[in-house]
Amino acid sequence: MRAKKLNKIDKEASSIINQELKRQQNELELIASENYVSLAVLEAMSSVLTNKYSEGYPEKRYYGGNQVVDKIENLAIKRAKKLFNAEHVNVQPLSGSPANLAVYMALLEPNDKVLGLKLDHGGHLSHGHQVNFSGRLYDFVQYGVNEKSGLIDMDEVRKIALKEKPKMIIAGFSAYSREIDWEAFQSIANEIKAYTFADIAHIAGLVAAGLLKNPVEIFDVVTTTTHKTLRGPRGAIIMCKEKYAKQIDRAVFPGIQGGPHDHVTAAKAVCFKEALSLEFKYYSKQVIKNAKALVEGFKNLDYQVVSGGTDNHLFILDLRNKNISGREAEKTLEKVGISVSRSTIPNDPSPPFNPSGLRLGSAALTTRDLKEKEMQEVVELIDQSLKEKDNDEKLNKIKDRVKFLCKKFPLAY
Ligand code: DSN
Repeated sequence: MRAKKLNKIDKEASSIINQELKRQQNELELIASENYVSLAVLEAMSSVLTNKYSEGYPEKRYYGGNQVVDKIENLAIKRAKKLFNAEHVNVQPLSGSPANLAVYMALLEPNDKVLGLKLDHGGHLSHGHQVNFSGRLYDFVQYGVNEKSGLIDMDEVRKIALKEKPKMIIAGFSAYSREIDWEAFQSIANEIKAYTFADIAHIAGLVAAGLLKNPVEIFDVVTTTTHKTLRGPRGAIIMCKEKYAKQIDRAVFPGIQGGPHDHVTAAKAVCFKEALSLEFKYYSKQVIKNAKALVEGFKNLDYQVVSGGTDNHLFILDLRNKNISGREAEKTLEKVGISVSRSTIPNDPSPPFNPSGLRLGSAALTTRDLKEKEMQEVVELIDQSLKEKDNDEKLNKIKDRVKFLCKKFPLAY
């Protein structure tokens, strides 16, 4: 086939991609794990670097022709080290779960004991749930949050750790809205000589901006995805103390992955540069202000918030006093063009497929430049939608208001 023909736009695929662009332009994104990347990140992801195979690491590849790819990987590493004050960074993990798998492979043997937060208390599947590789390959014991306060009780964590003597303790969560006491986790781990592993996928941008405490300087190993508060491409990185560098690198390749996605590595490098800027610090401050404004707005309308508030970009609404399940709320909001994700609440009486909560985050709306005033409007739009869940005519009117707000605060594309 001639190149000209190859380059012809695939009308069917591009029409679907455009539908998604329109959806993102016209809908409000409150899924706590999502964000909108910059044009520079998009551009790097769609570059010719996707054509290259580069198994191995800079200057130690298993394929020829990697002299340029080495430069981009080294640039991403250099910037990530600066951003998080890390001794060693591996920028190749394809996403969060593979990054976590690499950490387990590097430091544990199958069936070793690990201590992690329960999924329904805000943990993550890859922190030991039995349906996940983590729960199947390793012997997980789990801690939870305090039933009344919704907070992690460090005395309880210590008690379980001293009793169970895990080889690794995990902190850092997918649905926990409070600041994490990394020092306390490290000090418990020191008592039993356990490895410390932080998964900061959700809060990495806020840590990078210096607004939340940085576990990279404290813990043995830290993973993060790059696409949430960090506002980069889909992917992950692993940061560790120099003494674990070889083990971590060998676990990523050849342990788990083949060729890294070099176009994504380039986009990670771009995102790290953006995150090093003053503008990103202002953005991240606003992310937290917006999350707090959402919490206040909901509390004023008699919504229950797990742990009573937030220190980061996300929080969980406990909908049990609102006569609607998390799933029904998610589906209703989808109808008006507001994306959220249903969530378990600690000790949820309902099953995970239809849990009692909703998880909301402010990172994506803040990228659109919405501020506290608009957060109040978003709270009202959500509250009215849930109240009118069976009235399609009213929901359509709310959808128009959502669209109007989106037009006022457009994406960069
Ligand atoms: N699925 C991501 C989240 O929504 O938190 C974590 O993997």
